[in-house]
Order: sequence, then C-alpha cells, then structure tokens
Amino acid sequence: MQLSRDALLRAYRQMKVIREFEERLHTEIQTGEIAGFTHLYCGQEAVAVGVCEHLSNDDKIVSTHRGHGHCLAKGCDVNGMMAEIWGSREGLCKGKGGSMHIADIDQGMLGANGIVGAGAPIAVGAALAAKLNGEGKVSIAFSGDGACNQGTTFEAMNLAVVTQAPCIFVFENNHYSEHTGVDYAVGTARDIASRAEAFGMKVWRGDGTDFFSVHDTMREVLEYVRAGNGPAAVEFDTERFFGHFEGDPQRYRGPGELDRIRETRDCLKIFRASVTGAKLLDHADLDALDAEVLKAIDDAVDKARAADRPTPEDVLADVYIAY
Ligand SMILES: Cc1ncc(C[n+]2csc(CCOP(=O)(O)OP(=O)(O)O)c2C)c(N)n1
Ligand SMILES: [Mg+2]
Repeated sequence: MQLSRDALLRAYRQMKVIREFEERLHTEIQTGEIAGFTHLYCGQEAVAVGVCEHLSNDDKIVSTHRGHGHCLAKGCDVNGMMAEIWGSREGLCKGKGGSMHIADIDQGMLGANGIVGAGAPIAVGAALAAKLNGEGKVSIAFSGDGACNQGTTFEAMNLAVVTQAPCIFVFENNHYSEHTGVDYAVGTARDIASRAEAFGMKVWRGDGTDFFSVHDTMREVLEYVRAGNGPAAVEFDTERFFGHFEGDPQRYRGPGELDRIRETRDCLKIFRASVTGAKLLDHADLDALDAEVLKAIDDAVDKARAADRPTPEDVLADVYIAY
C-alpha cells in the first residue's frame, strides 16, 4: 500500500530522531556524565518505527535493555527521554529509571527491561487485558535473538497461544547476544520464527533494514491479530551498529564487518534510496528533516545537562504505593 507524503516524512523523521539520539549519546557518554550501562539501538530503527507507526496509544509495547528506539517510536518525548538518561528529576521517570527502565504508560510504553526475556510475559498480560476489553487492541513484545533462548519467552509464547491473547512477539535478530553469534547460540539453524510457529502461532519474516518490509509485514500481522486470531510472531533480520553496550570493543566482529553493515545495511540509506528513486520524496525534503532533527537533539542535550538532579528527599517518592 502506498503511504502518503506526510506518512513517509513522518517515518523518516522518526527513524532519524532515533539515529541522532543514539549517535549523540555515543559521544556524550564519553563525558562521564551519564551513569550506568547504555545499549544503543542504532541500526535497528526501521524495526521500531515500522512496527510502531501502526499503533495507537492504547496498543501496548514492552521493550528490552536496548529500548530507546522503541520508546521514541512509540511517542515518548525526546526531552523527557534525554533527561531520564541523564538521571534528572525532569526525566520521564524522574531520573529513577535511566536508560534501561524507561516507561511511559500514557504512550502505551510499558517499560524497557534490564532482564533479558522479562518483557514477553508482561506483554502477554497486557494482551490478555486487551482481549478482555474487546476493543481490538494489541500488545507487542520486542525481544532479541538472545532473549528467544530464555524460558520466560517460551512460557509467554505458550500462554499467549493457549489463551489466544492478541500478543505479537517481534524478534529483532541482530545476529548477536552480547558477544555470542546467533549461529552458535540459536538452534533451529538460527531461525527464530520457526520456534514461535512450533508453539502454535502464525509467523512472518521480514527485512529489518527496510522500513517498507517491516511496515508492510506488520500491516498483515496486525490485521490478523486485531481480527481475533490469537497471537503471532515476526522475525526481522537487522543489524546493530555499536557494541553490545557502550564501551564494548567488539572484538568478536569479523574484519570489515562494521563498515560493511554501515555501508550496505543502513535503514536510513535504504529508505532514502527507495523514496528518492521512486520520486516520492526528494533529497531536499530529507535534508531539511535531518537539520531539524539535529537541532532537536542538540536542544534535548542542552536541557538534560541543565536539568535538576534528584535530591535525597526524592529517593522514596513514587517507589512505594501508599494504601
Ligand atoms: C536474565 C538475564 N541474563 C543475562 C543478562 C545479561 N545480558 C544483557 S543483554 C544480553 C544479550 C541479549 O541479547 P539479545 O536478546 O539478542 O538482545 P540485543 O542485545 O542483541 O538487543 C545479556 C545476555 C541479563 N540482563 N538478563
Ligand atoms: Mg541480539
């Protein structure tokens, strides 16, 4: 289905926001101002955006330790996210979540998660709630190729099938779990979708470096799940451009591998070539967005740097519920 000019510009802008957010964090982390581990999503933008462009605030997503892209694609505020990562009380979670525990319930973003495989059971719970509400809403569990080996993911897939929950398991196969290659760590000849199929759900596969492949695939998947056919799974083949975490020297990569994937598997380059080649947008449209996004990220960093830090009195606030 042909997207409108506005929809194409929006998709590109969303991917570019994620890219620049992450590229800038990669630099800012060197200053030592950002505490804790950070896992950058750079390279995988087409997956988050191709999925989330179909969703409303009432559809839920559950993310992973590599969650910035999912949050931004689902509509979390750029300034609030940057401030959160800086540990500021002006952050989306008042600086108590940080990079790996950002949540924004108003946007249907139920949380990033530092525990690999912990997201899928939460997504099934949200999907069961959506089923009971009966309004055709869905819940999405983003998981990596590493998380597909976790028992929690297996249990979640089984529970989704037996309860016919409107849950979509989106597996982002970026070929590595920390430093371990998917060829070594995932049986079934590195094919994740066939595992989900074995649990009894319908599965799809798509090219996670191509926004249009993700978006078209997800249109079909969502139509199927919203129609009440139970859960589904999709595997997207994708690439991560930075290390597992910031500071990872990536000695496990093959010679020239990073240059090759940046050159040939960059979803922003692929999108640009595709829309300009088909004369749907021109380079000037995209260049203007690039400049606008860079400025927005500069502003977000300036604000985060200047924002208030939590005080000792803030420590217990919003942590315990008062009954
Ligand atoms: C239960 C658990 N085991 C191990 C870890 C350490 N760990 C953090 S991320 C990660 C790899 C996850 O790989 P994958 O699911 O492919 O996601 P990616 O990092 O590629 O996005 C591991 C093993 C953890 N956080 N939680
Ligand atoms: Mg992985």
